[in-house]
Amino acid sequence: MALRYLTAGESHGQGLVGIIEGLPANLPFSPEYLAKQMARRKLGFGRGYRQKIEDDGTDILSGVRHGQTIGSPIGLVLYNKDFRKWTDIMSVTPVEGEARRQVTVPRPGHTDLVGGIKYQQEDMRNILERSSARETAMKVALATFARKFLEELGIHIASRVVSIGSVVDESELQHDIKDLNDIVDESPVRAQDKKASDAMIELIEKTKKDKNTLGGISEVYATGLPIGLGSHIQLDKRLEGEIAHQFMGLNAMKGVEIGLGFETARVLGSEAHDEMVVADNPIGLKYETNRAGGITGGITTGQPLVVRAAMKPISTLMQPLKSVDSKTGEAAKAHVERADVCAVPAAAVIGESLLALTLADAVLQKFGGDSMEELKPRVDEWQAKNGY
Ligand code: EPS
Repeated sequence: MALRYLTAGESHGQGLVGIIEGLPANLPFSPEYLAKQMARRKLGFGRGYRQKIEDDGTDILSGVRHGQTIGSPIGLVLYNKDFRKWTDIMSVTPVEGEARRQVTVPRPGHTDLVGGIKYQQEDMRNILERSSARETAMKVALATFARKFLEELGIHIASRVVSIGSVVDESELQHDIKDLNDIVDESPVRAQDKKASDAMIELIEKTKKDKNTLGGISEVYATGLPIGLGSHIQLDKRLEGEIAHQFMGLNAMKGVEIGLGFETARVLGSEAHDEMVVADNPIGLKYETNRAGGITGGITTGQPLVVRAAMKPISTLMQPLKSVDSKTGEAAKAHVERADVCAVPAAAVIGESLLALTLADAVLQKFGGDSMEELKPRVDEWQAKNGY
């Protein structure tokens, strides 16, 4: 691993902190660029009141000077605006009274029960606070450095929502990846097709009224990749595995596909693989299709990377599901607190961030270098010899 990072912070605690280390020096970076990505994660029809409270303003504490990275660890902090209402409940020192009230009825589908047992916590708040997707705000902040790094090398990442609940956006991808985000960010659900976007919004509204929740599928793309990121030689070097690991590690994710994904298993070999034809380029050939989704044998093919991620419906329902109170042992309705109805549009942006982190690491592993001046010519030279 050439790039490493860590986050800390509880959803209603003071804030989130993060460190990312391994990016080269002299990468141009501005607070405005960071703020733009942070704002994109907050978008999305179906989010709860919390998004109105937070501005997700993130401070860069270290690693950047005079508009460029300096090679040292990049440290970030994001203070939760909502914390002022949670100072007692989230107090570091013991408190008395109402703030001691415990969460003891686990939500089906949530970490509450298993986390509570694993960490021997009577109060499941000690689990749900960290299990919350609030953490993804810091992940996106850290990944914004990886995104910028990739952009400097001509690698672009974007995403769109392809389904929410039963509503599917069947449209083929119509835009260049460089332009896609600016276009789909205009849709409140980040869908490309206007009709599908309207139907998704309608479904979210109805589901909210019904006190229920929704999941969905997002598609994340990367273009401009060199051939040869990742490797076939060992499990932890296979890029599909690293991508799946990142995506499956995101809150509420239940499935990841690359390229044709599960469909590959249903079609014939002649419909599953990408035929090659002679071409006038440095490697003398090109693929006719991209069913593999940009990776074969753990290694990038230089074609666009296409990743789809399936998110389950949010597990906090305003019409709570059946559960058992761990304190009394009696049947009870699951814990309810403020939550989103649907967070798939945000998950798409977070997916971009996860892909950026994975690809930046793969680029650093292959090309290395302590400064952009050292690394970039290596990438350019490789591309001139091995590109399309
Ligand atoms: C979340 C519940 C909601 C979401 C939160 C994730 O927060 P709250 O409990 O404060 O209403 O808004 O997501 C964020 C705060 C965020 O920034 O994405 C959960 O339980 O996962």
